Amino acid sequence: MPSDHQVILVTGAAGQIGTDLVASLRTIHGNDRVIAGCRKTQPDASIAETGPVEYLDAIKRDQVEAVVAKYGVTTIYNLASILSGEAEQNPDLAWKINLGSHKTILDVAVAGKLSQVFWPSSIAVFGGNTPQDNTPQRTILEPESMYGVTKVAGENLSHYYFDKFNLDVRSLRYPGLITVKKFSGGGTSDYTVEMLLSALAGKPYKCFVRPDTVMPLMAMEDAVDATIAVMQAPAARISIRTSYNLAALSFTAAALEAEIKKHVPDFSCTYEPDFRQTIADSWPNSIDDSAAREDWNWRERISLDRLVADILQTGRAP
Ligand code: AKB
Repeated sequence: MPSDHQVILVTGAAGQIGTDLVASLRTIHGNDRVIAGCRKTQPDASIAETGPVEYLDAIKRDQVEAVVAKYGVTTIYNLASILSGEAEQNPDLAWKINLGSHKTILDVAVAGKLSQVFWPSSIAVFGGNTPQDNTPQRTILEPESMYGVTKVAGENLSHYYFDKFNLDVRSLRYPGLITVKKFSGGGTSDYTVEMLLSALAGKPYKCFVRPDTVMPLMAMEDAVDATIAVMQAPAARISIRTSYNLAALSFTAAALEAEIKKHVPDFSCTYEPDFRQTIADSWPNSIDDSAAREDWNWRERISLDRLVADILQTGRAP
């Protein structure tokens, strides 16, 4: 179990995961001990008004080191990332941000003897050659998107830094994450969030994947819990140093539409697949995350019906 005296830097803190993760980490460790690192985007008031915010570019070592030194940072969650849809349209940027920030932060952590680093991987590490159902932890990693390529490379970089420098770097292969609290865009799984946001706004939705598209998905609250759980687990329980498979739900776009219609009967959804369909088709239908369940007792809490009901009844993710 990591020490109680952690000082945490979260990069990409204004993003979809960062917004919720910073709030949870501040509840656990205290507001002043969790620094929200943002590049340009201003964080939500819930972050800006509750604790320190620093503007930094996570690929720039001097900027990261300055914040680490200023606060005595012990742990970094590096969430700076270009997601799959945007990465496909801007592969150079994806390579630069996704791997550049990872390498920088691993180097800062080794040089500064930081206690832990977290880095997000994704179901995008898998491709069409991977078994699509109950995809195993260790399997073929031949991604068909630039985003997936950066994630496979990053996982191997994590493993290398663990082996070579004994750096305690931990990671999860996130499925598509669902929250309406913060929408950054750029992802392939975003059709789920866009569909919910349209229903909330009383607007029709044109979905960019086919109705039968299925992929692993998860409520953001579960993803944040998993992130904190993997980081809090005793090091001896961490058997995977590339990245853990992580799963909760798998459902089709049509199933989400049907669930929404239980609350908003006149919701209208049409389907017009674009380039992101190819990415979605290359991702698994479902994931075997038994290593996470065995090693650090991962259990999801939020079902599809609860997720949709909570969002549509309260206007926010559970
Ligand atoms: C994306 O759609 O790019 C991400 C992911 C599944 O990693 N949400």
